Amino acid sequence: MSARHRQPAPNAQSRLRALIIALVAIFLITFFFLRGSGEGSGPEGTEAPVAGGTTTTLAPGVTATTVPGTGGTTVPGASTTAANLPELQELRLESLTGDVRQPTAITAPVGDDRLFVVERFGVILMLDANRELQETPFLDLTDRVLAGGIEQGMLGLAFHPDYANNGRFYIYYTDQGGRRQVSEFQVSVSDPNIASPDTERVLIELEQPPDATDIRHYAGQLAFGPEGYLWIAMGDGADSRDQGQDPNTMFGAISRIDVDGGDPYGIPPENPFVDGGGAGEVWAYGLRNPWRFSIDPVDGLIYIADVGHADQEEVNVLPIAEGGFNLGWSDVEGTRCFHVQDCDLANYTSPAITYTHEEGCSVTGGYVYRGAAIPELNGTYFYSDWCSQWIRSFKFAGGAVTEEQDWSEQLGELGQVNTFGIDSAGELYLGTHEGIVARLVADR
Ligand SMILES: [Ca+2]
Repeated sequence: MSARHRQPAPNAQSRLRALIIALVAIFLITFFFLRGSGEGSGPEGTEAPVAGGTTTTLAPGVTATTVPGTGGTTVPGASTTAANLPELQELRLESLTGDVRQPTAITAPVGDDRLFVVERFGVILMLDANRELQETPFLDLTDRVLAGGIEQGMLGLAFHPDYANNGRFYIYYTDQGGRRQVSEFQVSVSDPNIASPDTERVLIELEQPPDATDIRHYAGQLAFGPEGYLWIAMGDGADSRDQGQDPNTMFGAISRIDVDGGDPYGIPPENPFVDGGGAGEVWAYGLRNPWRFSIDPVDGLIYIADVGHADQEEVNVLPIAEGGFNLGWSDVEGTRCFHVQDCDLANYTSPAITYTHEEGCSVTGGYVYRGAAIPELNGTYFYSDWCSQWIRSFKFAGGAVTEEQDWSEQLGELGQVNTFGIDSAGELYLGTHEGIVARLVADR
């Protein structure tokens, strides 16, 4: 029994020894395994565990509490405000391409991350979601477009609000006979990056006004309003004294049609002259060459830039829920009587803002910024002068211009701004006569 008594002691000691050896072995194996694994990750970083069982490599000297990549990013779905972005340092124009021949329009369909750019000579180019210019044009209409002088050509493009489902879009161009055309086209059924000229359906075809003496003042902007109607800008045809003040013609006017409500189109029942007093299409008249208008759907305002003749450039800001405005030309230029001496300015709708030819020569209207990248600019309207090349902005609040600003010092000069544009996210672009398409970006 003594043996039985003695036996347990060595057994317990050997079990303890074995347990210690096993623990040491496990520790050593684990130590060397982890050390080898650490060397395998390379000298640039160490493995740091993160939630979810995955690891991320940190730069040397960076602690796990400051994981790179999270600073300044906005959480998808969260509302973007200036408060959750680093402080805005400076605005900058980021050039995307210099290879566009005289861009006249920049736009995108609703919810579509591509960007479409119109060349005056009759080609629609496309930039992909990464804003890289694609080699194959979306549409080539050069054999139908006459781009004489510097004002004829393909001048407007607007995608139907339901483009994602119906593939319809609208173009304003001067045809080989110098006529103004507003036509509907359709995207290819099989390729979303191509449209065929064969799909053209002409909505409007107008000869130049009989008293026009020059191939100028076509204007040509197209845009859909938030109410779903197509808005059309037409200039007066140059040296045409009668077109601007005549509400019975679409020349020298902003018009509005319903592309879904008739053949070839319908007259919106809300239009101001639907019961007489002017052409059913006309929404506002008294314009010379409304070179670029835009509609801000948030405030329900249309911004119409009108190029002056002798001394004054102007931007008009008007509520789209109203209509029938007489914007003055050619009785009035800007804020002064022009063809009618001692005119009563109270008979005309005054521009929101004017500048004289000491500061420029030809206004290029732009857009109200509503994008997410630069929330500090929310509600700011940008415009330019084709000759002086500056870029300015203002806000329109309570029926008045506020917060006027000149951005020339920050943005520099890329060239003569033919047109501004926005993408489906509301980010702002511009295109220069020299061929650059650039995006407004913020340095933070
Ligand atoms: Ca005017």
